[in-house]
Amino acid sequence: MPIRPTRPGFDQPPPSDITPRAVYEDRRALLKLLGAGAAGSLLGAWGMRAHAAAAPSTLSPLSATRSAVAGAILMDQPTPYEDVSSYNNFYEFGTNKDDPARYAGKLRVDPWSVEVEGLVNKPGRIALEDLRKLSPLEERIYRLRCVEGWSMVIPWIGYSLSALIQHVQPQGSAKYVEFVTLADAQQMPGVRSSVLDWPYTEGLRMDEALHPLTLLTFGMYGHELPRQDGAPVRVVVPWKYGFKSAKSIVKIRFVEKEPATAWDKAAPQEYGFYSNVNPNVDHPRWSQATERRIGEGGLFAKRRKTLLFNGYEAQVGQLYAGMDLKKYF
Ligand SMILES: Nc1nc2c(c(=O)[nH]1)N[C@H]1C(S)=C(S)[C@@H](COP(=O)(O)O)O[C@H]1N2
Ligand SMILES: [Mo]
Repeated sequence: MPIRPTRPGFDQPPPSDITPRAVYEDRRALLKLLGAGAAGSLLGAWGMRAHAAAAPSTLSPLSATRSAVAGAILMDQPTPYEDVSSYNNFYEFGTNKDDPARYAGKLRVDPWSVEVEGLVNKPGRIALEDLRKLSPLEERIYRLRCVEGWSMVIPWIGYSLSALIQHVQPQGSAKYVEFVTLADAQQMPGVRSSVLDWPYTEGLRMDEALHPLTLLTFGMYGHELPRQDGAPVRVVVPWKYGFKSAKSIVKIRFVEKEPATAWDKAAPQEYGFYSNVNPNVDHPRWSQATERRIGEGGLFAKRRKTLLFNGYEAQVGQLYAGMDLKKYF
């Protein structure tokens, strides 16, 4: 069901479509209603209401249809927009959680383009407007699990990265995809520190990059991405720790060898190339068995059990069949 119906009056859905506020604010009541069979229209209305409640007036709305990709719509209640846009890791703007929201406002996201290079038949620079139009935009509700031990649930807008990959026609020798993100000290105060080796880079194996859940992401909560969340374009790889989801991408490179990544270079014993969410493989300095859901009240909120592949095992487990996940962490 489209998140944004074609009928007029989107901003005021008919009363029958409106999920009572008490319901979308109470996860258990919501799940009960969803279980009662009206999942489609209720979830749609609930999503719209959540967006309306969050709508940031400075960011343009982005139309999207609800994704039909298996596993793309998580039933957990989305984290409040205020938390998702104020509690961020984006070291180019500083290492404190509130630095990105404080300092990213100056980032120029227009004009923007992404350079595609390496082992592809159609390399070249793609303007953001063209990139956005390459495939229909979908809404996906994903869990994001940070390696630090917290998680959020975020309604993203984008399309499967595989659409772009098919468009640029990788050559047979291309085995990995590397993402390079903006590093402009003029606009990004954190780039003056040497906490990471700039630019921030990340990478995926080709089959991971082609997996339909890997999202080339342009928006969240019904709108364009706020700058602190990686505007104007980022990836989101929901079964991996959050740092694999590179923000504000300027270059996508197709390569033969496993690319170096910013976090692996900074601390190779702590951050491997794969970085699949795994409660059974602890970080050398802390357990990964549980997580705190951001927005769920304070010190006494119960921690949740972390799930293998962040809960996406049914969709992505096959990619790692036979691999030793302790060795390839
Ligand atoms: N360019 C860049 N991308 C980045 C980061 C960063 O510091 N720089 N931090 C990563 C980490 S650790 C996480 S948890 C997610 C956070 O995304 P969010 O702030 O939108 O929730 O972004 C990832 N992408
Ligand atoms: Mo993270």
